[in-house]
Amino acid sequence: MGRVVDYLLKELKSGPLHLTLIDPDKSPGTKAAEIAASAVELGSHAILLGGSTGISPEVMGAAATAIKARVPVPTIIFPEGPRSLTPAADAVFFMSLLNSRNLDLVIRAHAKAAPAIRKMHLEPLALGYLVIAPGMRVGEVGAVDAVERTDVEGAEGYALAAEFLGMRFVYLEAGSGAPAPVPAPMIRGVRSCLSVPLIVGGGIRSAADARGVLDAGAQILVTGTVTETEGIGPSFRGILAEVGRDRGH
Ligand code: 1GP
Repeated sequence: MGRVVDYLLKELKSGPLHLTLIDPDKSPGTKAAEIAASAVELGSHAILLGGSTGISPEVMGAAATAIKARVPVPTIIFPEGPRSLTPAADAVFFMSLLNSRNLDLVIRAHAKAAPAIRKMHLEPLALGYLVIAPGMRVGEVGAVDAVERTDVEGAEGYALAAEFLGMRFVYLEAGSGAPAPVPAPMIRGVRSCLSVPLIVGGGIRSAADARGVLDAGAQILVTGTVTETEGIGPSFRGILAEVGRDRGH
C-alpha cells in the first residue's frame, strides 16, 4: 500500500470520506473484519481501530491482520495511548489532544511512542484532535477543557494553530456516543478558516446527522457507536448513502 495520507487526500478530491471506527475489544479479530468488509462494501474509505480503554497490542494486531486480509482500504490505529500500537496496521493517527490539561496527551506520550512507530514502519498521520462538549469518555480520561458548543472562535483558534504547527488533519470530536454531533455553526466556522481536511466525529448516528455535518463542511466523517449498537443496519447505510451522494454516486 502507498502512503495513507496520499490515498486520503486523493480520495478527498472526489468528495467527503467516511471512516468506520471499530473497537477490537468489543469486536475482536474476524468479527472486526466482518464489520470492516460490510462497511467498505457500502463505501467506507478506511477502518479506524480504537477505543477509550487500553487495547493490548495483541488484540489490536489480531484485528488489524484480520481486517487487512479482507479489505483493500487502509487500517489506521486511533490510539488512546502508546501501548496499543501494532505493526499490523498501515498507519496511526499521530494526534495531539489539543485541549488537554495532561501534557502526556499533548506531546509527551508522542515523544515516547515516536521511535517505536518508526521501527514498526507505521505511517504517522499528524492530527490536531480537539474535544468539543460534551466530550463523553474521552473528555474525562483526556483531562480536557472541552470547547463549549457555542464557542466557534475558540474552536477556530485551536484548529488554525494545529494547521500552523504543520498538522495534516484537524479532528473535531464531540465524544463517542455523544447525544448530538459537533454543532453545524462550529463545523462551518472551522472549515472556512482551515486548508487541511476537517474530520468530524462523535454522535453521528443517522442519515440526518450525516447530512447536517456534511452540509456544514465536514470532509471526513467518523462513526463508531452506530455499528456497535445496530451492526451494519439502516442507520449506517443511511450515513454512507449521504456521503456517497456528495461523491456523485
Ligand atoms: C469517537 O468520533 C468517534 O471517537 C465516533 O463517535 O461512537 O459517537 O460514532 P461515535
